[in-house]
Amino acid sequence: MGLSVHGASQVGLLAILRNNINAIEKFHLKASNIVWHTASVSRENRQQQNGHRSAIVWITGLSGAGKSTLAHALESRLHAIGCRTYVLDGDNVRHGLCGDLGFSAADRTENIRRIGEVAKLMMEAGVIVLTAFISPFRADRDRVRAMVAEGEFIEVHCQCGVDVCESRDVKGLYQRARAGEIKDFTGISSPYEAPLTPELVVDTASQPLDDGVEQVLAYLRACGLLPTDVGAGSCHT
Ligand code: ADX
Repeated sequence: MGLSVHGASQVGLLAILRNNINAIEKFHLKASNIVWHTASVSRENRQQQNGHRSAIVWITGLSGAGKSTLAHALESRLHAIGCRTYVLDGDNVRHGLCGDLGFSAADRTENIRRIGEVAKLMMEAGVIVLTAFISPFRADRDRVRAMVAEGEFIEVHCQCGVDVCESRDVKGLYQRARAGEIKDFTGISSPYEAPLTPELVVDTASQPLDDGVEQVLAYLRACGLLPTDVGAGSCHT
């Protein structure tokens, strides 16, 4: 019979341990004899040329919460004022870069790790990166936050309860998840860990889209990220 610690069986604990070891192994470099090559054009050079600083605006929330809608609306506004931007979107990225991943906890962790690395590269290239991923696990989001400097990872929680997302059911996925046709569906049969201290909480359940866009833009402006703010200090909240 399995030992029980805080309600978890020995078998359960071993599984957790194994998952953690797998995750740790994944984050270790497999290649040896590699040396970092410093670019001759620096991020600072790129930011000067672009006329604004770069950052990662990490939008998280349930499926149907309005993450992509917010990201694309924001991108339009930023593009219109001359910012270099790019939206990394869950559904799109899963057609290519993350096409080999499903929705198990381990696959979601790997999904977010890859997106984090891509977002960081794009930020180094001077782009304001807007990501729209459920990114349900706090530890995965925090790992990306830890990859960049303070103030460069701006976490935006699209706050919209599962009841509202389910009533929208834009893609018909909630209905299929309830019917048991989709397993590990976030909010139904897989957890969503809301951020504890995000930079911003946008009410995407009842607030008009424009208000959410203005809210994020105001934050970016306050951080000195928009073109008119070149040279302003960074936002350390
Ligand atoms: S994440 O959890 O790894 O961050 P991601 O944002 O890439 O997820 O993809 C979520 C999108 O995949 C959803 O908007 C939905 O359209 C689709 N999807 C398909 N199966 C699932 C599932 N089991 N759970 C959540 N979303 C799913």
